[in-house]
Amino acid sequence: MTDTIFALASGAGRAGVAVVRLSGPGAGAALTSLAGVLPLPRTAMLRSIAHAGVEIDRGLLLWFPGPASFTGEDIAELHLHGGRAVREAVFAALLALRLRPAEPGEFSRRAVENGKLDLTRAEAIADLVDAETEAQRRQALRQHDGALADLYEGWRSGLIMAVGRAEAAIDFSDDGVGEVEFDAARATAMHMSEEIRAHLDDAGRGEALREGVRLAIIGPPNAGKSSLLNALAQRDVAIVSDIAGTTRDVIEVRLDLGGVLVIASDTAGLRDSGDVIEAEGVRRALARAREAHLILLLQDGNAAAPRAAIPADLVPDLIVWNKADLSPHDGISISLKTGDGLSMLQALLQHKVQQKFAGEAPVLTRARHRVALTEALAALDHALLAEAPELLAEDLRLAMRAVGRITGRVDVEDVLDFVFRDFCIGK
Ligand SMILES: Nc1nc2c(ncn2[C@@H]2O[C@H](COP(=O)(O)OP(=O)(O)OP(=O)(O)O)[C@@H](O)[C@H]2O)c(=O)[nH]1
Ligand SMILES: [Mg+2]
Repeated sequence: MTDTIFALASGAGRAGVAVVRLSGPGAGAALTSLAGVLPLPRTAMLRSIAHAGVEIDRGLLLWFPGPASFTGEDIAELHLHGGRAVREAVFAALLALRLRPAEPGEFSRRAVENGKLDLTRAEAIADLVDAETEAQRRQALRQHDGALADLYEGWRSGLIMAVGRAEAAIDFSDDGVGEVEFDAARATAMHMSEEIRAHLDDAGRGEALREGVRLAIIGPPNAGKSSLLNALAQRDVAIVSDIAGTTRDVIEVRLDLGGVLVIASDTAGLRDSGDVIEAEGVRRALARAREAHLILLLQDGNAAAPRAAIPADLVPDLIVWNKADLSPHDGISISLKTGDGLSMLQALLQHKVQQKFAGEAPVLTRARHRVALTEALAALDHALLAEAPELLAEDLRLAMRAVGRITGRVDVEDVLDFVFRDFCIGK
């Protein structure tokens, strides 16, 4: 028998309203004990709540009997005044009533275990809670609406049919039917492997939107990289000075560029330096550029200024010439001193980011999904080499299981711990 859990579902700290949520078989009894009555299902009721003869607060009560609830269990909600003393008195009462504080993500986990949500929708809840920008919010909502679940479940159904046909090929291997079924199963494997490959080959679009698009600002010392970071962030994050080699560590800020979360990094100026600390800074700058989605090379437009020596494998997405107030340059020419060209550069960056990462088609959003799909693809590619129907069926089954793991249709227990460990309490 499951126990009954409780948690603060609203944010911590002082607030107008605090929402305390209970889920489990004891939720109704606990609510009755505190409020003296059980409200009608899904109807708000204003009541005084008390424990051991002491009134705690007055608030709204909600009662969602299972299975028609978020977790599928009985759920009660108390909307109380959001003060610390109120919360603590309610928590103490719930503990005394033998309810248990929820673990992070435990409500969503129960919803998955009770078949109310698949794993991709549960992950979308966490993403909605964490969404900082419009693009993140839209992507999470699409996923919550089942865009990914439908895609992956569709693939899984296709693979289930293919396994069936491969098995039929084993059963009817003596007559012509076997061959027909074998070819059909093989054709599905080929078709699926193409679709999955295309989905995997999306340059990490969904993951970039979810986790932030990484933009690296590189260039020679003194070009104005730290000035650019400060201008983009609209605050004084990095030290700016006329001493070449000021920045050593990578400095990171989170920007909202047209609704997309961009993580911009200012880096050490690129030059050969005998100074071990500066040389380490240059090493870090290049490493950051290598793992970036977008590289912005900032040069000093003054012809006499040094140009950065960039390794051949680093191809900038954008080359920008700074210090236009001193010497304007062909191409994208800006002055961080006067602000000339800055809004044009911002619009350009925004355009690049949108072009490369935004979009409405369902995209892969998590490394967990990528791992499972990569495994499915390997199994499908192996399936295409199979000459015997037994081997084909086995590989198709592996692919089916890998895809099923994404939505949680198979091996659920194995993936639950992994998925819910990043959730916040009360979700
Ligand atoms: N005239 C002029 N000076 C600028 C402009 N942008 C930045 N500077 C100056 O150039 C110097 C270097 O600027 P930083 O932003 O520190 O340059 P950086 O590329 O971060 O330099 P390092 O950290 O040493 O690699 C500072 O004195 C800035 O005030 C500009 O558009 N025009
Ligand atoms: Mg700097």
